[in-house]
Amino acid sequence: MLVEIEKLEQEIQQDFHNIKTTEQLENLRVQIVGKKGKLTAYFSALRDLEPENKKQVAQKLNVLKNHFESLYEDKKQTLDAAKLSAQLEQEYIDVSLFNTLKPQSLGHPIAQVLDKIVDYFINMNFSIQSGPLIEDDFHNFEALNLPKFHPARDMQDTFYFKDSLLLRTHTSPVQIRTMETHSLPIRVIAPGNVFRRDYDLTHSPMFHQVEGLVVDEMGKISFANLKFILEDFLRYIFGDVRVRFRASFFPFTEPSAEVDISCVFCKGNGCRVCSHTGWLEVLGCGVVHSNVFKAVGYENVSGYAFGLGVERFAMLLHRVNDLRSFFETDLRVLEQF
Ligand code: 2U9
Repeated sequence: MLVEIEKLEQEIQQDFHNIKTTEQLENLRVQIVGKKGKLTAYFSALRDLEPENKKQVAQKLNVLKNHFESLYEDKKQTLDAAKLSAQLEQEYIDVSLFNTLKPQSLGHPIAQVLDKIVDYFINMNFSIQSGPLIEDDFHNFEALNLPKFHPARDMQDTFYFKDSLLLRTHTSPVQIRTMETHSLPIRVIAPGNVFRRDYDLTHSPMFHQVEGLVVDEMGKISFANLKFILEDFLRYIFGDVRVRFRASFFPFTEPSAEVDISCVFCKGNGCRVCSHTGWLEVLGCGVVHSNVFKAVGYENVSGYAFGLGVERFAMLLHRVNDLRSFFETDLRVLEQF
């Protein structure tokens, strides 16, 4: 019997070597240690042995059983691991196809500020107007009381094409065109990009303006209306600031004013940004000049107008000191807004 058991041991060794699948392994387990398994049969046969043989055979059988179990466990682990990695290979998911981590954005800082400005005026019942970027001399200059030889028309400041066409230097031609095509009352803002030959820390050859124009029958619109809306607007944008109007000059408005807010950096105490004055200039405005109404054929009307630079607002709101960083399309900069 001992010889037979030794043969079985070799057989088992060989069987394990040939096994390739978990099914084959399970079959082998049943064949050897199952109810009718070969090893089980030897254990049952023990009871018929002489006591002097029994101990030795039983010992041998137990060693073989332990050996079988350890071979079985090893093989099972190897096969399970191979099965899992084959399964993983087959069920591999290309996660790059479902990139849920797309960079999210609230939009370019200039667009964000522009949206906020436009929102205010929409709520105040203004409508939005737009017009061509390439303008003619009449709409960009002449109609705005900027006659021939006015310094603002200088080649130094304006991008000219042939045939007295030019890149608009402000959005004011949009309001001229609005008056040419619409009747009273006029209550519009003209947001858009404009072009001037300038490039430094605070000037870009392309920048954004929002201009506003309100016109109605003579006597219906006053400087008080202008003052109210601009003060209210500036507090909507900048929060709790003081607002002051300073007399100024623009060819297209008379009287004209520049509007300052108390410095958003030092709260009006004086710092480098406000040149130690406590004030920041943010707007220009005035009562529309009678020559402007003449140019579009309006009679017996009065109105006010204002204009602002969006980049300047964005610089003050986001504390940016070099305007060029808005246009460099560097994501590391833009991601901060
Ligand atoms: C019409 C009549 C009048 C628009 C105005 C300003 C004053 C002004 C500047 C602000 C900063 C330009 O972007 S900026 O450099 N603008 O100070 N703009 S009044 O006046 C108009 C416009 C259209 C028909």
